[in-house]
Amino acid sequence: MSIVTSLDSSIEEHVHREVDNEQLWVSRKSFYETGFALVSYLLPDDVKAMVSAEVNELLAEQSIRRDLHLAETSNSPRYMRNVTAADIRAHAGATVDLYRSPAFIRALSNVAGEQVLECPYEPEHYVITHLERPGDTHGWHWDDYSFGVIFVVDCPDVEYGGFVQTVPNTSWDKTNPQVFKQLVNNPIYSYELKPGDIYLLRTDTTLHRVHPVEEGAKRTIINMAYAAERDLSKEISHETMEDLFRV
Ligand SMILES: O=C(O)CCC(=O)C(=O)O
Ligand SMILES: [Fe+2]
Repeated sequence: MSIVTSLDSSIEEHVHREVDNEQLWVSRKSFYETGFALVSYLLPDDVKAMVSAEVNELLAEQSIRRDLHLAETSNSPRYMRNVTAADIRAHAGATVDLYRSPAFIRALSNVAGEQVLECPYEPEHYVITHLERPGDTHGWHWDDYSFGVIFVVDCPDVEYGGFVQTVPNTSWDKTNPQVFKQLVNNPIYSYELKPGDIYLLRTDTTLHRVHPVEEGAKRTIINMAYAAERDLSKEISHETMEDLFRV
């Protein structure tokens, strides 16, 4: 058994419970105003190290290269390497424990200002995305559920791309997404990230992308998707996730 799995049972105890009020307030305000909040302080370094080790192990062993454009998001590109939720779940390591950790979910709900819930659709619970070639990008898109929690395992210096861009308060019409119109009609925010960062994103109403990476740059993240109460009563289809993993 690897060190990563043997430490899994301690994830719940390791999630920070006492969050500084000032920090929480800054995150909440940012999330409310822009749909983006940096919440790197929610997990201690030992949990981040466990998750990073698992992500890198899965990437080396079970990742799939994707190079496609998705019609539901105005043909924006996905040039990337992925590990699916099914493969992450089968590994039964730190990520699975973190995703369902009540302490983590409570902390996220505190920032979101509403109850954060496990996503009802298992293939969207988590996905690993690795950008490895010049021009690799997770192109403009929205996600199916309300919340994304992105842990940055590896990220280049901002001069090499790989930063996140967002357009808050936008909505996804899957049959007529009009991504370019949303870009020209709204302000675009850009965020520099570093390894170890975690951000919470309101992924259903924030158009977002990862800027293409330059030659020599590598970027690795794990995205954990969560639902809000309102999502549970909506008819949600999952085309982009299904297209992405269609073999
Ligand atoms: O890589 C990122 O920072 C964003 C990931 C993302 O948007 C997604 O997985 O849906
Ligand atoms: Fe996303």
